[in-house]
Amino acid sequence: MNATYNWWGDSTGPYHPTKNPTGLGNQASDYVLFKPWLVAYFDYFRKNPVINEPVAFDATYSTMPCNTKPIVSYTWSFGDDNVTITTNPIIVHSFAAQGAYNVTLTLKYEDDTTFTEWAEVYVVKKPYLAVTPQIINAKRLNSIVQVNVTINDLDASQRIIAVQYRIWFNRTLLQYINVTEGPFLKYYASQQPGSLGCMLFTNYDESPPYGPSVIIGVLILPNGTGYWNPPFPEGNGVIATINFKAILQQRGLEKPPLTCALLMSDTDVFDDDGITIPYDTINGIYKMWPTHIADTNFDGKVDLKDYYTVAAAFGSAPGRPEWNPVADINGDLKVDLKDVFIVAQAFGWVDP
Ligand SMILES: [Ca+2]
Ligand SMILES: [Ca+2]
Repeated sequence: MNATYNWWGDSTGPYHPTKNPTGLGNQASDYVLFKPWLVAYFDYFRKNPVINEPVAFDATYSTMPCNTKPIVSYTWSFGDDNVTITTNPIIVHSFAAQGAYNVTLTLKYEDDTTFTEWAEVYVVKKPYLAVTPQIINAKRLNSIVQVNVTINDLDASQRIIAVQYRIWFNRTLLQYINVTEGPFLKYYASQQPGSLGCMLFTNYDESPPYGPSVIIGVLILPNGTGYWNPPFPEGNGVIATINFKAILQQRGLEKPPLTCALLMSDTDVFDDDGITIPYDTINGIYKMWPTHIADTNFDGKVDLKDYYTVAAAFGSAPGRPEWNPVADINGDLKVDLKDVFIVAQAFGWVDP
């Protein structure tokens, strides 16, 4: 049987007790012509390159046959009118636009013979994980703050099946409630024939060194035999939403907002081989804007309720049973007509 120019799983070739006893690859039986074999599996384009990022092409991973003369030159053609001849097996190239390219490599041997191979390279945009919107504005104490994490610019050829990230926040400003799964990966799980659906993994850490943070992982499950079928996720979508409660707000419109970063760490985006693809991350910022100094109940308006708060504490000071620090609007440690005056001046104010 003629089985030349095959890859046997190892550069030393197939194992045969007499014809190739040092071969570490798959075993070949008798009556098999296996010389020359390939010394590497042609896999250096397994990962899609991304636009404008240098990619190293390494000819030592080419399917060059064994038992040939030494190589004197490598000729690379990148399918974009870019041909380079080099004596070094490694070359770095970057592609300027998205699309498919035929990359050709010609090895020239000392005896002037050549060996050519090619591969199609599909160049994609670099996807990114992002807190969306990037700036999350809150205006009401005790309101629900939703932090979405999205994946963007994903190409189906990247065969993504899992996304993981940890989001850090400030626990004096935000109280963690829960995580809800986003529609994006769930939709593709529902479209993949045989997929057992999507799975959400999450854990909230309250204390250092891992907290306060919440870690989230969403995985499209394979079919019953452990494989994923197309269609693979493509474009942009929400992976998961973290729900917080806004637990701190200042009063006094002149004050800057209370802010904290929504930082991502422990991120991972990987494909159906479990291999991480290249991606970027964009963190977010949470901002809680102050309400009016006379808005004693933090409901975004100054009305009769705020009058009642001040009236109920009228004439009090710290230590007295009616004392309510919220009603001491000017902060002079007593609730008196000056505080009523501020409410009166602001009466009818509604957060614009
Ligand atoms: Ca109010
Ligand atoms: Ca006062």
